[in-house]
Amino acid sequence: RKKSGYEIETLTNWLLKQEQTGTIDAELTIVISSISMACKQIASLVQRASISNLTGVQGAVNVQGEDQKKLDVVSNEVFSSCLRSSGRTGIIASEEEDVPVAVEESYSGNYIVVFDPLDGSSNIDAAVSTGSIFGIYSPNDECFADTEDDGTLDSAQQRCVVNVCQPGNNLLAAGYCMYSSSVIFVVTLGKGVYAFTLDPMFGEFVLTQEKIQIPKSGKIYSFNEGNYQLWDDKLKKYMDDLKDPGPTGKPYSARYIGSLVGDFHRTLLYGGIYGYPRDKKSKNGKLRLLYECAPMSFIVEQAGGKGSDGEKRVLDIEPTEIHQRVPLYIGSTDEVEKLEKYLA
Ligand code: P6P
Repeated sequence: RKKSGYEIETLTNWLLKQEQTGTIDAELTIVISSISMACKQIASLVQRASISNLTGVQGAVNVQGEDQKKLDVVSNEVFSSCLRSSGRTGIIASEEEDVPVAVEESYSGNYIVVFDPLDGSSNIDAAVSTGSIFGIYSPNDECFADTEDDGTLDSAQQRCVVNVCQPGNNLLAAGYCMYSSSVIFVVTLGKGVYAFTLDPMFGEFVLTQEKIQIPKSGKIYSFNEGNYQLWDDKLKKYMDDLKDPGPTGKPYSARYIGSLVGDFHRTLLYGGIYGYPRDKKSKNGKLRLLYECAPMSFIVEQAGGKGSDGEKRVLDIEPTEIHQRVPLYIGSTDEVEKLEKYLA
């Protein structure tokens, strides 16, 4: 059939194609579609934050001990309600929730979705890029989130935590939505990485990049060097050597916006390395394994790169608790391997 020339591929018809080819089933198609719907809503909220008085703090502290921004709370509610109304989500685990929540409205699919609804939200008030990150695990037997009177987790809730605490190797799908000069939805179903750009003209994510491959190397490093004095000596040596102009006369370039999704997306497209090391004040680093490091590591490996905790693959790490933190070094294979050699 001759193409009309006006045929654009939206996320919706791309997902339907993946279903037709058996890459994913109808239930998972619906879950990812509901996530993209949440991201569109959050994009709109973020872009109008100052107009609708949604900047600033909520006045509460989350389980991470961080001041919740108003948009952290709203984004979490948007994500949770889109997943609930999908009817295919069994359990949700959010950076903004103390414990995983079993979804009563689930009637099929029962997928487990882990997410950070608005990562980098401290950047919102200055309109610097932020993002949502998600990972989807295979369904598990129903478990109903409940707690004993004294607030401790009952056995059903413990089962929820066990169901959610799976290694990144089990991920069926992972992705993020970056809220920046463009709103870009990036997803992998285990067969390559695809990027979709939100076309505000008709409110749909349009396919803009297929089978993204991260450059094998790249002379851009993305670390918060403010922590340099808190790092161990091997890491300091690595960082010092990046600054050595060497025979080319050109040292590495530093790029760091303090928002994992923005720093990661640039690394994915341009190459280089993003790192959030352990340090004297945070012995396991700052980033959370379940809904930040594992989904990003799945994506980067699908693009031919590496995600490491400095010694081993992030995807091999078996989580023991929902909000577990791990050091993260992620990006071009040559750059991550170089870092690992320094830390060995
Ligand atoms: P720091 C945002 O709070 C975040 O979780 C990531 O998005 C970001 O890369 C990192 O923390 C920034 O942390 O300590 O450099 O401000």
